[in-house]
Amino acid sequence: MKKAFITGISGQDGSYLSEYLLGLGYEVHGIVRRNSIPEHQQSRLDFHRKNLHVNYGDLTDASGLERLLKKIQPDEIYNLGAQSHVRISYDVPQYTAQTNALGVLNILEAYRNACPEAKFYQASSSEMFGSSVDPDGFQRETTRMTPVSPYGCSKVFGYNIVHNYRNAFKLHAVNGILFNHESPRRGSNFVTNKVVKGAVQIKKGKSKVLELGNMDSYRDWGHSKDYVRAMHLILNHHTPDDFVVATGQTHSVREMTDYVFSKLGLDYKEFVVQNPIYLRPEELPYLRGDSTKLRSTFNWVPEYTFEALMDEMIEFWMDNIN
Ligand code: G4F
Repeated sequence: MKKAFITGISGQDGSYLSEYLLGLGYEVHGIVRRNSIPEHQQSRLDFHRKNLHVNYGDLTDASGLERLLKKIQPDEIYNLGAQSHVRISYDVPQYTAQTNALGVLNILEAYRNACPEAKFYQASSSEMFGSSVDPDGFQRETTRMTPVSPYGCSKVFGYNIVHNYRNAFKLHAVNGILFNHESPRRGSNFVTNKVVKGAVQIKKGKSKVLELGNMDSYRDWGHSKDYVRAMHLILNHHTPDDFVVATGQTHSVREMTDYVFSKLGLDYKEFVVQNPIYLRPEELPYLRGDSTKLRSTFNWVPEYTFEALMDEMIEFWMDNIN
């Protein structure tokens, strides 16, 4: 039985990845941070618990990581833990860097010392591209990285230190460069789930208004379930390498909002207002990923369209808001 170790196991991607790996027959281990409301910590993991082992741990606690990896001796390590909210990275820039940048260094060191034969996956992000777009309107593995947020800058460090450790210490360490990916399990302070939840609350008469920030940025939105399949493929490629994971389609926040409200028979213009607290000091205006390398290497194709993704999220909130 193969063993996987996942940081960020209680997040959206960690929970889908755990389900996927358990389905493949893995023994799955992961860490969660201590929180004063433990009931909230593992709510995304309320599925099949056999072969799922959750410990307390933190990416900023290097010795704890090394102790766990020594004990578990995983075959595969997925570093999905992060301070993952871009706007909030402006509120807590040092914490973001400690977790997303030095945290990667901490877990790489633990991996190198405790189980260097394992394979290591780093959750890198399209936010690293920042304001760079290739002349054909896409971002890909070769696109220059010019990040525009503390979050993006911290992720560039993580991406680069993975390269460095791969080359310097001959480790099987890889980067998946994931564009935005969503699902009903997405935190409701990210824009897709915020819009869907808010629109359903309005539809059900529980709210009258939805406050958003910038509606004119574009994102390439896929489904987390499709993207965790890609993580497993990328990690298990014969040669450690980096791959973009994206749908190749882009929509503005306004188009996405219009789609959701229209599905519910509402006109978003009657309910959505802008609140400057949701604007970012520097915005990333446009993302559209070219995942040709991933598709041609592994025959990966996303199963969800943008519409199927949004429809699943709408259905979830319609069923769960009374
Ligand atoms: O949903 P978002 O907060 O996602 P963002 O900033 O693109 O980051 C996500 O995707 C990255 C991949 O590129 C990940 F690395 C990262 O961890 C995270 O998962 O915002 C999307 C867009 C932005 O342009 C934002 O300004 O929506 C805009 N927006 C407009 N109103 C809003 C809101 N975003 C949020 N969160 N809340 C709003 O009220």
